[in-house]
Amino acid sequence: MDRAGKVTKPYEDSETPVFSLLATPDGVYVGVATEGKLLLLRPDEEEVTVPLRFHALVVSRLAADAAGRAYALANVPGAVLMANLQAPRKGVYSSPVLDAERQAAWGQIDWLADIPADASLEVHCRSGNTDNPDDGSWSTWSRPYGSSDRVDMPVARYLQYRLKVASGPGSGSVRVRQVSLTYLPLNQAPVLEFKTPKVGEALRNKVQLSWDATDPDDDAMSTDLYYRAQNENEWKVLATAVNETEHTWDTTKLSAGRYEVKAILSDRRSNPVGWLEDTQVLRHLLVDNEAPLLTARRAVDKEPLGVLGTAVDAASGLVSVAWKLPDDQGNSAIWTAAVPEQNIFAPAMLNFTIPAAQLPKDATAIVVRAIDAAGNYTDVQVSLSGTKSPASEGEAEG
Ligand SMILES: [Ca+2]
Ligand SMILES: [Ca+2]
Repeated sequence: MDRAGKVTKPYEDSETPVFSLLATPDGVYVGVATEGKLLLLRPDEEEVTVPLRFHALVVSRLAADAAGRAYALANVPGAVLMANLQAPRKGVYSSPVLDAERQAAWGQIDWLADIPADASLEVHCRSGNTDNPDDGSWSTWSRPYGSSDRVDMPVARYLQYRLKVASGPGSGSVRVRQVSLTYLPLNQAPVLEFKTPKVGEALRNKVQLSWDATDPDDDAMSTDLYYRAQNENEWKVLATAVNETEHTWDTTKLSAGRYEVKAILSDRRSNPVGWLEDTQVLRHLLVDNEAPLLTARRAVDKEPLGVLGTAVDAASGLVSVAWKLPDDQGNSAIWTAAVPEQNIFAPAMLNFTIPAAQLPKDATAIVVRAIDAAGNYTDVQVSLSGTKSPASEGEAEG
């Protein structure tokens, strides 16, 4: 109550009874039950401070001596304790673990504090990459920092600060009103890994490019794609800002040969400043949209009679020559391998025979197919009736 009779309520706690009061020049000390709390109320301040704490005790009496020092009496079964309220006071406050959500360079620490004469405040920091600062992996506590000091902590995701306060006899309490820290989250580079096609693969038509894109920060990413013939210096743009992890590469207009595809994965969608990239080049891609050249004829001058032929594919090479009966002569789905003269994978030229013993006796024609490594093929129909059948033009599939 002030001199004008106005009543204010500086403290209220409906669950904790007040056991004792003591008015001093410092303020009014309040002894409460159940937690052994001792509060100090100052008329000009809203905060309730706790200069001393007796755990599990009841502060039942408060008294001041002739020198103006205040004493607290606390009861426990079979014991009486007494404390000098004006003894030097120390305290430590540890902040919650602060989470920058990713690796961060910690910058500057600032605080606002009331530090009476004869009192002190020390601020320390420590950093680590787990959310438990006591698991042994964190840095040790730093040197004491001043306000606006640069925090020279190791780069880390988490940080904790600690306030050590001390006040001398008779001095007021240290009050820390605000602590702020600046930090710069560190960007980490994304990683690209091609899935398809494989290095050295022979390709035709529309090629599915696909890749895995990962970012340690879970950033949004996009990919720029380029290609060039292996003997060229300049990259050509295939596609830019692809947000998916696949893209169709139309090779149909490219001349046959070896190509390279370059992918540049960037996390700039999430990091307009300081984005990072990963560049990967897929080499030795063999583009071939040309069907093999194929000639085949009935061997009239050899016994036993069969079929002879030659297949040529300079770009990706031949992987198979086979024959079957034409569609109108049954068994149309079954292909039988011709006998190659040499047994080399994907040669540019292949001579082959189809022995007469393999041919059905009543067959009047067969279809011969040559397939290259990219999957292009050419069909030629060979007549087995009559004495001679010139090679017919092939049907190319591209
Ligand atoms: Ca990133
Ligand atoms: Ca070819």
